[in-house]
Amino acid sequence: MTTTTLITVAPTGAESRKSDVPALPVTLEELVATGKECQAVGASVIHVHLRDDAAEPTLDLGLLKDAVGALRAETDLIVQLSSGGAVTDPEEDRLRVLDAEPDMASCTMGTVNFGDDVFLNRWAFIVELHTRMRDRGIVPEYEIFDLGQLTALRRLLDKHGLPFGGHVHLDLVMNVPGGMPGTTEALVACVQAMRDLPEGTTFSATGIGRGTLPVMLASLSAGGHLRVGLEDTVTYAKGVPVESNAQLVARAAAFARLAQRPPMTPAEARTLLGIRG
Ligand code: KMH
Ligand code: ZN
Repeated sequence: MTTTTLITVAPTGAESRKSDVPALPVTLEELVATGKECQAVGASVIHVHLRDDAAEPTLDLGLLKDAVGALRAETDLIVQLSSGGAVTDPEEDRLRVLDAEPDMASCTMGTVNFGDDVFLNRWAFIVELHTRMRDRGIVPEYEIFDLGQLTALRRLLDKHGLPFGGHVHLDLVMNVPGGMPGTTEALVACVQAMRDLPEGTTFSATGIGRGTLPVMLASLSAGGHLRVGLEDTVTYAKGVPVESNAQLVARAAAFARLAQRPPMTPAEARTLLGIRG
């Protein structure tokens, strides 16, 4: 079992409104400050969604390039841009995210109901994302919202080859209304299905909302890594809003230490994931 834990922070997302969640980082300054705070308490990867001047989700290429540059200049974090965007974002805008040349980008492995919306990920689009990322030296994080998407990942790798760097890393995004539940049983089913993926495949897991703590504990006990952040949960405990992303990272790091798997440094995470130097 891995002796350390990779912690990814997903600080903003595309779903919550700043007016509802004041702690949400929406400006570049807030994003960079969040990155620094989260790195200091144990994060090694930042999963980035941007907001515009009105705090609405945006995939503007100029803003994405600025964010990649600023995070690289001010932190050691591995910069992972979301290619998922918001449910309304068209495929061409989502592909253009790669032009900002991040270290990593997300690559969702199938279509899923997403609350009242549909998060559309056609097979041809997935293949295009996977292929473009390899061509540009960007490491994918395959986002898995349901069990069958692991089978889709195996099909992708069988037909289209390994990603850049040769290492396969995925993230179980659990408890989305419309996807798999945020339970130990569902996580174990995913771990069993991962036996069909290349040897050495690693995973992190996150549980949306109430799934946060059960998924964190299940992932640690199953040898997995962790993703936390305001993208995934805005409540720290029943009736208690999250104060900051760093608060969530600090809690994850504390659980990881208790599990005798302390947080990985960004340098260790780069080696694990095969990020270009
Ligand atoms: N905002 C969701 C529709 C990703 O970042 O790649 C998609 C999402 C996944 O958050
Ligand atoms: Zn995301």
